[in-house]
Amino acid sequence: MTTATAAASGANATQRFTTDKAMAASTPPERVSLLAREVLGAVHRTVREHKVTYEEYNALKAWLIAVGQDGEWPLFLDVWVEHVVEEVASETRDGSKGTIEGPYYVPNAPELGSDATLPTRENEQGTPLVFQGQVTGVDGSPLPGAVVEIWHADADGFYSQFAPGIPEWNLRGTVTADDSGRFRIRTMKPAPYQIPTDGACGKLISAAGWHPWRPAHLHLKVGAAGHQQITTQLYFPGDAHNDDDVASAVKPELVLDPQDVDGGQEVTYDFVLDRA
Ligand code: MBD
Ligand code: FE
Repeated sequence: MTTATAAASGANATQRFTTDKAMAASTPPERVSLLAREVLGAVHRTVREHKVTYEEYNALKAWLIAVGQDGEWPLFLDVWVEHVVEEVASETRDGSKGTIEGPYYVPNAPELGSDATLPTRENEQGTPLVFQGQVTGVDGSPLPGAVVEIWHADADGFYSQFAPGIPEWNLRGTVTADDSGRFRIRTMKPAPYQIPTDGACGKLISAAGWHPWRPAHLHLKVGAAGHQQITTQLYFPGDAHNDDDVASAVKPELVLDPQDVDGGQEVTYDFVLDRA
């Protein structure tokens, strides 16, 4: 296999974001001014309070340049900032908890029906997992035709379309709930994810003496007509990093309770959507 590098997956994530999400600025100047002054003020306070030296200032400058060169702005922001944006955005929702999207979502994954098998390689490694559930409204009524998009890492912690040598839609799919809002997805359990150690984010982590791990997780977007789409992740009990995710994106409601069955594991998890 071609080796995964921070710069290659960073370039893919940067390209993806630029294509899908970078929008023309519509933020009013008063708002831009307020937020920019606040952020810069926090930086200025840090410099004064901790008497940041020129040596440290230049190290920061070099590191910020490297974040861009390695294409790691999506990774950096989604790991260390997005969780607070998600917290604020979801404050007023009553349905299922969500969490951060992260840098590796790709829209328009193949449609697989309501009883789905995610695309895998012939020799896909890992524990077979059946993930099933029902999508309802906050009032408990089933939502037929709800759309469940799922994407996750392989047993080496790599994502298709971001790491090299993996088929385009591997471990990604779009699942449509049946007439009772139910769905079933066959896949292979993902491995924990390690922030690339050879890029700027990895350098920050090692310079600070932090660890680079996210617990194993499934990513999902769940939506239905007339309802708010949620973006979420689901985790596995007992993972060493459920309590210290580098991206701070684990919530107790998002930890699954899988059962051992013949040939793998099976788990049921239901989604509740707020009205739009
Ligand atoms: C991931 O797989 C992820 O989900 C997040 C949030 C950040 C980096 C890698
Ligand atoms: Fe992820």
